[in-house]
Amino acid sequence: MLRGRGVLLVLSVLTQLASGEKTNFLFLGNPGAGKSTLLNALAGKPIFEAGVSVGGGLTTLGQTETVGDIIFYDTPGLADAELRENASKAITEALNAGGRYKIVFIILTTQGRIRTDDQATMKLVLDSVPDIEANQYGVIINQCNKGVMQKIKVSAMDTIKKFQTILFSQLDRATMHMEFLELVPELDGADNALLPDPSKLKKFMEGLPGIDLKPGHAKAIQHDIFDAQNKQIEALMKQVEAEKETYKKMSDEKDKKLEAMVQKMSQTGGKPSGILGQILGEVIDVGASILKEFVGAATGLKTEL
Ligand SMILES: Nc1nc2c(ncn2[C@@H]2O[C@H](COP(=O)(O)OP(=O)(O)OP(=O)(O)O)[C@@H](O)[C@H]2O)c(=O)[nH]1
Ligand SMILES: [Mg+2]
Repeated sequence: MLRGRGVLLVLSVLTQLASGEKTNFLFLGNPGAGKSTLLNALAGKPIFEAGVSVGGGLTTLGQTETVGDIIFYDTPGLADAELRENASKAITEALNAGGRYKIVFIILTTQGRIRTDDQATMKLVLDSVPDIEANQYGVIINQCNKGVMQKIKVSAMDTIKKFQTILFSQLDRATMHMEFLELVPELDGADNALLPDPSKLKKFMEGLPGIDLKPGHAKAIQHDIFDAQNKQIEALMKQVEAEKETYKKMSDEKDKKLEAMVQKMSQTGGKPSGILGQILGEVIDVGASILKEFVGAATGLKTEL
């Protein structure tokens, strides 16, 4: 008789057969981040309701739509206290369906600073799915203002490192698959509007490696500790702004995480999708050992807030 892992393996194979090698695109993030808008852009038509919502998230339940060989999952955000229980159920259910996934966190910045509720969300979701390894998920920093886009243009590596230091300080698994998407004036306050040029987003999703998850592997998201988690991160961020030493320590820890990832990448021959792929692309083509040296040097840059 099949038990435990054997049952999960059979379920996984059956799910993959049933889905005909489909890929699950799972977008996670807080209300207003632009999840539904970005999913609609990838689908090429408004499959999910997107728009302005006063006082809470617009997407209140998990929803799925299949277009071609992609199953799109839209989920509510954990930051909305009223939706939190629904949101965690929807996310866990989506993760527990099993099969091939591309998982992306959609986050926002406030005047260039990463929001603590986005950090808390990423932490709680990743904590519930130990099977997602470093580099097996993506992050889109969405609706970036002109200031952030300009900084990326003039000092890309330095700016990315600063983002990574804050973003990965709460997470035990970092990722090199990151992309920055600019605020689109046409979408401001719009309902079900399509992103005028989805090419950067599409390229990012194509480059993001898929991962295979077994059905039923995700644990319940600990949504009841969201507020406590958020407060803890807020206190840490205040400390980071006040003390250079705290930032330096976080930056060193992030360097170690990235170093380990680059090493792994050089063994398995992967390539970062998004902005780091653009910057490091040629270097990777020349050889993985050079990539390691390059990132080692880049992460060695000591940046100051
Ligand atoms: N200006 C601007 N507005 C955007 C952008 N992306 C999304 N929006 C707008 O922001 C609002 C919210 O977008 P949604 O896609 O509904 O956000 P969501 O993450 O699905 O939000 P919830 O369903 O509430 O969790 C909509 O009015 C969009 O038109 C962007 O890049 N620029
Ligand atoms: Mg939505």
